[in-house]
Formats: sequence, C-alpha cells, structure tokens
Amino acid sequence: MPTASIPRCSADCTAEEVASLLRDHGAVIVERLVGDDICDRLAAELEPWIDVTPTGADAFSGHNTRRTGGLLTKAPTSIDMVAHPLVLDVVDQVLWPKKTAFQLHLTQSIAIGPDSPAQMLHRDHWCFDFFPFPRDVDVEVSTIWALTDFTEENGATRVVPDSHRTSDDVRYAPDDSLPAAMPRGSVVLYLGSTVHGGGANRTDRTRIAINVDYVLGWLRQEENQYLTYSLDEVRAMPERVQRLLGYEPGAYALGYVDGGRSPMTLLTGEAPGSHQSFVPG
Ligand SMILES: O=C(O)CCC(=O)C(=O)O
Ligand SMILES: [Fe+2]
Repeated sequence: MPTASIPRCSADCTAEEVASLLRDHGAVIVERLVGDDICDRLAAELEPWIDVTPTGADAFSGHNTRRTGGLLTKAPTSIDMVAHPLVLDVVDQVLWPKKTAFQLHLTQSIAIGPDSPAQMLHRDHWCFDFFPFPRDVDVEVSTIWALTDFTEENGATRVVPDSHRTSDDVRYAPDDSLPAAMPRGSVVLYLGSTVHGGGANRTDRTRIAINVDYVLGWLRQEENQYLTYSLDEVRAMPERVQRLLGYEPGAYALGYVDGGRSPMTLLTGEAPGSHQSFVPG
C-alpha cells in the first residue's frame, strides 16, 4: 500500500511552491485553478466533438474511452488551461535541461465511459521509445484537468507518489497508486517519469479530463502540432500559444525554415530572406 499522498495546493499557491512539490513528489494537485464558468463553456464546446469521437482501439487507449485531440480549435476555451500562467511558470521551472523554449506535446480530452477498467500504470516519457532518461532529467510535464469532478469511483487519474526517481524498470501494482480525487476545475501535474494511469470508472457517468502535456523544445511532439492546425488557424492564436505549438525554434537551430529563419516569421508574413540567422523570431 502507498505510504505517501499526492500533495495539494490551493489556487493561490506560488509557482515556486507548486514546482517544489512536483520535483519532490513527482505529482501535485492544484485545486480549483479555473472556475465553473470556464468549465461550463469548455464542456459545451467539447460535447459535439466527443460525441463523434470513436472509442479507443486497444486496452491502453481504453475500449470505452474517447480521446479527442487538437483542442485549441475544437474547444477554444481550452486555451485557458493550455496557456495558464501558473502552469506555464511551473513547467518552465521544472523541465530540465533547457536553455530555451519548451513546447506543447499534446492536447486531448479523455472521456472515460462507464464500466471502464483502470488503464495500465505507465510513465509518459516512455513515448520516447523507452529511452532510459537519467533520473535528474525531466523532459516532460503532464497535466490532467478535471472537467467533471474526479473521484476514486469515476476514474480519477491514479498516481504513484514518489515514483519519479525510481528506475524505469521498477514496476508498481495498482495498490501502490492513489486517486487524484479533486473537484472540477482542478489540475494534477506530474512528471514524465511519474507512474500513473487512468482510473477504473465504476459509475454510470462519463469522467472527462483535459490532458495537456509539455515537453522540452528539442524533442519530438507526441501530437503533431504543425499538422493539427493550419497556418491560418495558428496566425489567429495568441503569440504565446504560437510559440508553444513549436513555431519558436527549439534550442538554437531546431525547426528552422528557409535556411535559418524562425518559423515565427511564417506567421507574421515577414518576407523570405529578411533573416539569415537562427535568431529566434
Ligand atoms: O485519463 C487519465 O486519467 C490518464 C490517461 C493517461 O495517463 C494517458 O493516456 O497517458
Ligand atoms: Fe499517461
């Protein structure tokens, strides 16, 4: 049985406090970080998309779970979560090693339907082909926002506190994990190395999460942000989001266009040839 608990903060915690709990325990819940108004609007935007989303193709994705990606255009209110200043500040403090930008790894809603078994416990950084990152390297931060109240019974994300510094070979049993029970509008943040998984939904209502992950700028994104949104859609987004999508170079020269221009210049319509260096635009 787990001995630890998932640490909790209220919405007025500082980014330093949240980052310190995340680093020390691998996960932290920030309660009620967005209000009911935002949750209501987002749920209304999402509903028609979830309705037409197929269920998962395998046990990991969930045979009665619907994962709807590309949230920034389908449900524009998701920007309040994707670009939440506290979350971005925490991610900026925790991801390492980086000298420059971090980026969006994926956005998706995860709707776990009634009578769903628990997802396999896993570490999200396994997506990088199971590369055994040194334990002091944190390449990814994942966030799961509760769009419905999260309870143990309805499939709250399960987390194994303090699992983030153990070797990737260390496997955990379901009993080692704890539910991130939290009211709607709260978020649980965890590291790419932290063991976790979607919980079993034993109720007759669907559990809905907004999953937003961030990754170092020098790694490949899990959801291809360049193909998910058209250039015109990206041009209409706030600059911070454009940079998060990966239009800002990752490190000195990663992702440049046209022999050395920042992709940001594609969004502003700057003439080709006006920059011949890798200077971030
Ligand atoms: O749905 C959840 O609560 C967690 C999902 C998850 O961890 C994943 O799909 O990687
Ligand atoms: Fe996961």
